[in-house]
Amino acid sequence: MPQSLSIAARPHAFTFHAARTALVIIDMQNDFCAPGGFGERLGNDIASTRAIIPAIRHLLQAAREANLLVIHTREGHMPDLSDCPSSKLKRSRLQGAGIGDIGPLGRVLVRGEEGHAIVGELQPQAGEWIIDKPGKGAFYATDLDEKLREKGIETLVLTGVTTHVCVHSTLREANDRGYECLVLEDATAAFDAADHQAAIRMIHQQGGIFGWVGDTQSLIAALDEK
Ligand code: TIU
Repeated sequence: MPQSLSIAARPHAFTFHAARTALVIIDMQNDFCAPGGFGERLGNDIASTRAIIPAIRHLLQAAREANLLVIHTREGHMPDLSDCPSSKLKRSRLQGAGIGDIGPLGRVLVRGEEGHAIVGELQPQAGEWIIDKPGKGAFYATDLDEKLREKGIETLVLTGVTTHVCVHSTLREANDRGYECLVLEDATAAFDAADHQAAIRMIHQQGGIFGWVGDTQSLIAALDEK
């Protein structure tokens, strides 16, 4: 049996096997973390999404040293927008952040554009997975579930942005597929602190209805001891 690790978390201790665990970094891309990206064009202040970059960077380093599988996701659409539902397109345009429109970071939320790229501090390394997703959840219209099962991954550590949108969608999809999930409170962010806090509470209430909430320092300490 692989060594089991345990950290303090809410609603109770979180136990996992490193060999069956993946660190998932959700949508830490310019469109959500850089000036002129989709997030800012939607009317948000990006200070909170930028603020978690150092914590994720620190955790990423620890995960690499502990040989954890690392997965980066990016939200974005094909250049012809054929994978963008008209409902999503319409709402983005009404909000002044039309998907596919030209902005300071290239076409908004389109694959291959500057806005779609992962922030410089968290660049993926060879061997890490990059999951390009058209939806908010990382399981929708991707091969993520199949790849995780092939690799024997049972537990996901979720980080990234935004807590109440793409992190929660991925968390909920993962729950229904049987994965255990730990969400790191200081490595996730919403543009609005109230949204972040509400999203975090929804995870650990009712005895951990969606899983566990922890912090990066505790996880890094556990990985360092491995
Ligand atoms: N708008 C918002 O809060 N989030 C998104 O549109 N996508 C992600 O969360 N990645």
